Amino acid sequence: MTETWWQNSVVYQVYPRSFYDGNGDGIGDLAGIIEKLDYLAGLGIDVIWISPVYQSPMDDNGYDIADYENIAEEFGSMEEMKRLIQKAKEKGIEILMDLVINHSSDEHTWFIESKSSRDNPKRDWYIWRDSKKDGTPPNNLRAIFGGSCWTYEENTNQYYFHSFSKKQPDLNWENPELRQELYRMVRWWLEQGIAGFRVDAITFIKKPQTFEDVTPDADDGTAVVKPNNPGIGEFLQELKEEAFDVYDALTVAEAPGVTKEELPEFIGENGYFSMLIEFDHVDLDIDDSGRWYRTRSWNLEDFKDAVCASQEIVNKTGWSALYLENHDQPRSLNKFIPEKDRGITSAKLLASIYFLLRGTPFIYQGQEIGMTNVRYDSISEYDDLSTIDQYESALREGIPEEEAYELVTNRSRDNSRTPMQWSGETHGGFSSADPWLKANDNYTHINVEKSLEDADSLLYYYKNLVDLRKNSVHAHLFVHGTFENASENYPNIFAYKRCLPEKEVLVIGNFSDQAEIYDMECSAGEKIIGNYEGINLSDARLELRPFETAVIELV
Ligand code: TEU
Ligand code: CA
Repeated sequence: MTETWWQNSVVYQVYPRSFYDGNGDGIGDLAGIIEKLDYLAGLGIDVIWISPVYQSPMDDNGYDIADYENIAEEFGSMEEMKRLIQKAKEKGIEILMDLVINHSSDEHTWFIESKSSRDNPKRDWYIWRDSKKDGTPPNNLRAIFGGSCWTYEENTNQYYFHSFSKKQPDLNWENPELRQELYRMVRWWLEQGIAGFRVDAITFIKKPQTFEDVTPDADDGTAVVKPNNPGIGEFLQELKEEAFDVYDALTVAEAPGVTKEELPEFIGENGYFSMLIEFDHVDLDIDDSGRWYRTRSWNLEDFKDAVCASQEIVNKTGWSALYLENHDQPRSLNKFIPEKDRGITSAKLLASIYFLLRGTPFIYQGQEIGMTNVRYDSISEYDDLSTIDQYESALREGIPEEEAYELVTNRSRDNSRTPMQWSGETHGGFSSADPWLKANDNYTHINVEKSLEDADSLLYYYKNLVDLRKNSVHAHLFVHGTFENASENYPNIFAYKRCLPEKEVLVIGNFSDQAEIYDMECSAGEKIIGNYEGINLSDARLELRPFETAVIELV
């Protein structure tokens, strides 16, 4: 494929509410991001993706936008946003905004107009339907955040549709006027000098043509709303042509429901987006209904299968967004590593394994210092609307309280939303005030300040990985080399090769707490990076120590 600047970039995701509080009100803000730009530049990243900072009632922490062209007061102002874009550019860093256009807030003026009367010009900008004859909602779809996808609006005696919370009414993409207004807004942002967007839940924009009942997936007769419905391509193509392409934007699409077979259409040479955020490798532990308390068992082989399936496609066409964590996922150390083995060594293993795949690596704030899940004492300390919904739903399904709490809090989105741990000071140095969400107690020993003082820290390991991909003699290989699984028949090892015609590198990791033997097919050259001293190699037998990772040039 044609080479582009973002292929050799590294992206860092900022969840602004929890990153750094610049004005001491307990909420992270744009001033806080500006203050920490040097830290980010030091890590060597090229792009910051900022979760939504637009004006919003914050029902879903900003993923419910009330004004696309203004900044929420608690985060700052448009002037500050422009300053951030400028200051970041001075340090060689580009900004990605989060584009939430499947839905708006119910407090957006568009929705306020839309609901005011059936003949309001904006009525058709949202999805309104009559109830069934018996007065119940138009169909049995269940929203991602629980309850029906339909909420009744008394004034005009109709229901409106929402895939997420009832404060996030879905925009009606069938309406051309609405689409044009969205494209204009997207172009306006690109004109402000941002590099592009992470595009939220974009596969939800196309709804089935009729809203009939579908086969239930739960005892209450409901079925969860499904993304990626037929016909979506036309909207995505138009969005690309009329908005993204005008400014050659970098677009990272959160695209649940896209199958591996469809990847070329979405991210191929003329695909709709630059890259996709896929889910298979991070959602192995839950079933398709999206209920966190319906856990599935999985192992390293399942993880490898998910990663390899996607990598084998991007070998031929398109590009991947490489990630283990984001603001919707638990911390990767908790998900992938048993409690007794969690620490710097296993965190470095996770880092090497995903970072050196084919694609653009994403680091989620705090991942680079090894932040872990939080555990509050009671459900009332959790903030995330989805956590509360999942807990209540588990109880309704008859799961005992203690078990429901355990299952739901393990998966809670608040696990990754606790304040960034900058130092050992109160609240982890995030804010001088009580933060909007309680900091994880382990800030006393897991924090940026400590990491910066320790040459062996995870933070420096990440910095070295960034360097390896960007500035080392191996940079070209790690960006453009093909991916080849080299660990079929090794249930505890993930090993893969990155290959160019003139050179190959092996990335290997032992996911068990025991030593494991790996038979090298070629002889080993220089070890490039790893989490132990040297390597134990004799007669082409590599003995990996517990949770050892190594990146080795092959000769
Ligand atoms: O997430 C979309 C989302 O919720 C999916 O991951 C969903 O869980 C999956 O498709 C189930 O099939 C994005 C944001 O990342 C999240 O924070 C927001 O709450 C959500 O959209 C609504 O804007
Ligand atoms: Ca603040």
